Amino acid sequence: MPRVLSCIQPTGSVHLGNYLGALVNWVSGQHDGDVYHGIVDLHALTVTETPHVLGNQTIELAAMLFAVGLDPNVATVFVQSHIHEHSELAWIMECTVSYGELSRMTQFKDKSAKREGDFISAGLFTYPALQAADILLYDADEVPVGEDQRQHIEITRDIAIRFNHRFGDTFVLPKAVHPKAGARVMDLQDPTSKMSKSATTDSGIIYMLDENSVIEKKFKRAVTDSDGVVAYDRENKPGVANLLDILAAASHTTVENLVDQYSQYGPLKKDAGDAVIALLDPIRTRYHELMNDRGELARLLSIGNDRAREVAAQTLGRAHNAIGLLPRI
Ligand code: ATP
Ligand code: LTN
Repeated sequence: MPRVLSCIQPTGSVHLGNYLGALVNWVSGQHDGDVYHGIVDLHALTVTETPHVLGNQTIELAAMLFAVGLDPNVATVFVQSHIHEHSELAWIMECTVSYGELSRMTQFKDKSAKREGDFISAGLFTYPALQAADILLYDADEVPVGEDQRQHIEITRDIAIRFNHRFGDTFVLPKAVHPKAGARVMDLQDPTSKMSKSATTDSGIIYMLDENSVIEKKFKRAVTDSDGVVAYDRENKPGVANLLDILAAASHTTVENLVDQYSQYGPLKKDAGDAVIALLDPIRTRYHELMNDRGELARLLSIGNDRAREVAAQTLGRAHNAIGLLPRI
């Protein structure tokens, strides 16, 4: 079984796009590989300055990952900052990557340009070294990522190759894999843009924790078009196509099976809303149960943390030995 690592930053609230586009696949894929899911809070530090926020976001995201169905006895769910080996290996990675290589990272260029006038931390620049540590610590064979992260996987490979060349075979070379395509969920108010936590208004976003009445209202107000025909045409009828995609994904069927069943937008919106409510209601209930039972939540998280720590400690030890650092006295 391949060792697979995916990581998610604890920033913003999880929404239906994240769920149908990514988390559903994490859950269904947990039996197909030896999967590790890191909540990478140290990465979020590169752009987070407010005290006492990150910890809450981390525990909320952990509760959500368990609520959607990740089983800690199958998938290893861990918190990056709880495994000190990440920070330790990151330093070694920083000494194995060059200033020039880091300067070529498009994510750094984009993010630092957006923060013009704001504080740009050195961490934002060395971010890929920490990401390389995340990946190499777990001997990951595969890292499912979108296009925007490919460059970071490439630089991780380059770092691993350089380290192995300098100090002897130590790290497994990871490869980026395309995650199984999930549904692409668009904003209900602006169906030409993807549903995203960085959207300017909340009215087109279905959050995992929205109450049923809120979900119902958001679907009722979803933007469609004025020609009144139910057909699947992403380009010319993006609002209707989005509703059909969401309904298909939420009720585990196909758009082809659905499209002939509707002649009006009203019933389509109602059924899409109902299907999403049926999907999210039990997840929200489980989420709140876990958030109200912090002992149980900590227990679930510690299962993954313990397993991750064991693997990470061995790999860091291997790296120290390869470099030839003085063994601990
Ligand atoms: P941002 O808008 O700030 O980039 P986001 O809401 O798009 O945030 P990410 O944290 O970038 O979320 O993505 C987490 C995962 O969810 C990724 O695998 C991404 O592909 C997926 N995802 C995010 N939005 C959608 C969407 N609207 N439809 C399908 N998948 C999505
Ligand atoms: N940079 C990634 C998050 C991330 C990651 C990782 C992804 C941090 N460490 C390790 C895969 C493997 C992002 O911004 N989505």
